[in-house]
Formats: sequence, structure tokens, C-alpha cells
Amino acid sequence: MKLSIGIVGLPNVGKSSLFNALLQRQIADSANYPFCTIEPNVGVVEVPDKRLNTLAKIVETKKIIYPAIEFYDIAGLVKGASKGEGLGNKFLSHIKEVSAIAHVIRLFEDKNIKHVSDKINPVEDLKTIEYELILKDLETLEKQKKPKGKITKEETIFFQGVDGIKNILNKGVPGHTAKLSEKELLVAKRLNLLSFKPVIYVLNVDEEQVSDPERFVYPKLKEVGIDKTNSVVINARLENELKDYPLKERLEFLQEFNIQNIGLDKLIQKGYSILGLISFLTAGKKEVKAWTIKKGTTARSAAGVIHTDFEKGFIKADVVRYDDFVKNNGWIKARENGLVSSVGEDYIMKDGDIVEFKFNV
Ligand SMILES: Nc1nc2c(ncn2[C@@H]2O[C@H](COP(=O)(O)OP(=O)(O)OP(=O)(O)O)[C@@H](O)[C@H]2O)c(=O)[nH]1
Ligand SMILES: [Mg+2]
Repeated sequence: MKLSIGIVGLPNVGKSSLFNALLQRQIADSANYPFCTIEPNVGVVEVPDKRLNTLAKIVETKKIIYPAIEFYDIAGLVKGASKGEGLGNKFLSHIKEVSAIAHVIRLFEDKNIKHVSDKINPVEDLKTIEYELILKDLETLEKQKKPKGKITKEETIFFQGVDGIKNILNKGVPGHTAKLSEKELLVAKRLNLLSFKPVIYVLNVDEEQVSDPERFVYPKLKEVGIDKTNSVVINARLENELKDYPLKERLEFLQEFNIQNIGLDKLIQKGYSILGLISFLTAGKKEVKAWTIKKGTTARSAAGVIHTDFEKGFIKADVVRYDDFVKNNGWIKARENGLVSSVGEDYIMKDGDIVEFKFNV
């Protein structure tokens, strides 16, 4: 399962600074003029998982494979973007296929950094961006033309979904906040509509704000439904400036500002929780590896994430909890102590399950 996140927001809010901090190296141009980014930048980052390092020691392998996550940094969007204003609209198509949107909202005050509407107003800014995504979706929907004459049952259902979605969007409601019928969901998925994608709000704040978000950040955003569950608070510039330091030093420095975790970790954790994702692990002599799946995935489907043959020929899976595996120093003792269970195809996978699939080919 490939995870990808598209970064959107107004110009000059810190998207490229965030992107660079996430990638821990300078790729995107980040500068104090709006529309600094023109071509979209794509970067792949490994999803950190400390458990894998522990497992590698236990099973004595050097090969650790982390899941990958892709970030897309695109040009800033402005009012009218969907009508071709600015540069951003052209790039919205580049993020059509992402699994989630990271919507960067500027809260930091800095007279030296120009804001496109000359004042910091996170609520207005959020509405501007959401509105542009809605307009882009409506544009996509307008292109869906009902064929003339008799249409199939599938087509009928599809166009009912299209009409339903148009109704929602025409009221100015972004798709991700709407309750959708099955038909509507189908259309949103098939057409990769942007305003329907899960959103993580990235609140780009200054040093004072970051020290106490409950006081300086969240009250300003309550009216638009942003809270701790759907957002992360990041000081993009600070993290960008620190990106070349070793992680340990970065964390020490960030802790002086009451920041406990680097932006990448926060964003990934939030991304996993918003998308309902978990990881199961495999641990053998050859390699240790984390695999990303949706919550609720069965053992048979999880096997298919590794290889379709595993899914087709599934017999059973041996499963042990990560903590038990570590306490028993590996498979052998965990088995002896009865901590490895054999489960069937309908077993629902849990985060941190260490698994060995048995299959027939
Ligand atoms: N003071 C302050 N400045 C920041 C922060 N984040 C970014 N900046 C500055 O704001 C300017 C714009 O940042 P970028 O990361 O290029 O912004 P962007 O959103 O990618 O802009 P476009 O590509 O033009 O849409 C740069 O000079 C950054 O150093 C922050 O948290 N605090
Ligand atoms: Mg940029």
C-alpha cells in the first residue's frame, strides 16, 4: 500500500520549508516570495518505526525495510486558482492520486514574510483553499458527460453519484466533511476528487505559539473544526534549519521550545490515524520489515500485501505480539512459552503483530 501526501496551502505559508524539513534535505526552493515553487517536488521518506531496530537485533539481520511515504510539494494556491489564477491550479492535477492532503496554514507572524492578502487570518485562508479545491472538483465533475441514449445500470448509478456530489459542493461544503452515500463515495474515489481526501491540517507556528498550542493556536481555529485530532503543530522554519543535525541533537534543541517530536513523526502518526492505518511486522534472518495495512484487514488480505501467492494459497498465520516477541528474544522461546498463536484467514490483524504466513503455491 503506497502512502502519499500532497501538501497544499496559500503561497508563502511554509509548504516548501515543511517539505524540506520532512525530507531532511534541501530540495524544494524555499524563499520569501510568493510562488517560489513552480514545478511540483516529490520526495520519498521512510516511515520511522523503532520496533524494527529492536527486531533486527533479535533475529540478527542487518536488513531493515521501512514502509515508504511520498510527499508532494506544489505551488501555492490563491483565490481564483481553479480559474487559472496564480500557478497552483495547474499543479492540483499532480496531487490527484495522493492518499491524503496536508493543508498548511500559516499562524506565525513575521512582517518580513509577505502574506498574499497582507494579514494573517488562518480561518479565511483555510476557507480560500478549501473553496479552490471544491471548484477544482466541480470542474472535474462538469467533464463527466452523460452518454446520449440508453445507459447501463452502472452508468446510471455513477451519474446519480455525480449529481449528489455536485449538490454538496455547490453548497460550499468540502467533500471530506460531508456524509456521503455509497454512490457518492464511489464517484469521489473514481474521480480522485480533491476535497474528499482526508485532511491533516499542518499549523505552521512561531516559537511562542509552538510552546503552548492550547493557548495560542487552537482557540483561533475552533470555529472551523480544527483540533488536536486532525492537525499537527509545526514550526517549519525551525525544523528546516535543524534538518542537517543528527536526530538526537534536533530533538534536544526542539525540546527547548517544548516540542517533543520532529515534524515528520508527528505528521506520519497523524496520517496513519486519520487514514486508519496500522503496521504488521515480519522478522526473519533475511530481513525485518513493517507493512502498512488498513485497520480491520484480515490475515488473508494482509498476506496478499506481501505477495498475491500468499493470499491465494493462504493456510494459516503464526502471530505473536511485538512485546511478547521481544521479551522472549525471538520466535523460539515465544513458541515454547505458548505466545505464538496460529490464526485462520479471518483473523483481524493488529498493529504490532509479528507474522509468519503459511501458504501453498
Ligand atoms: N518566521 C517564519 N517564517 C517561516 C516559517 N515557515 C516558513 N517561513 C518563511 O516563509 C517563506 C516562505 O516559505 P516557503 O516554505 O517557501 O513557502 P511556500 O508555502 O512553499 O511558498 P510558495 O512555494 O511560494 O507557495 C520563507 O522565507 C520561509 O523561511 C515559520 O514557521 N516562521
Ligand atoms: Mg513552495
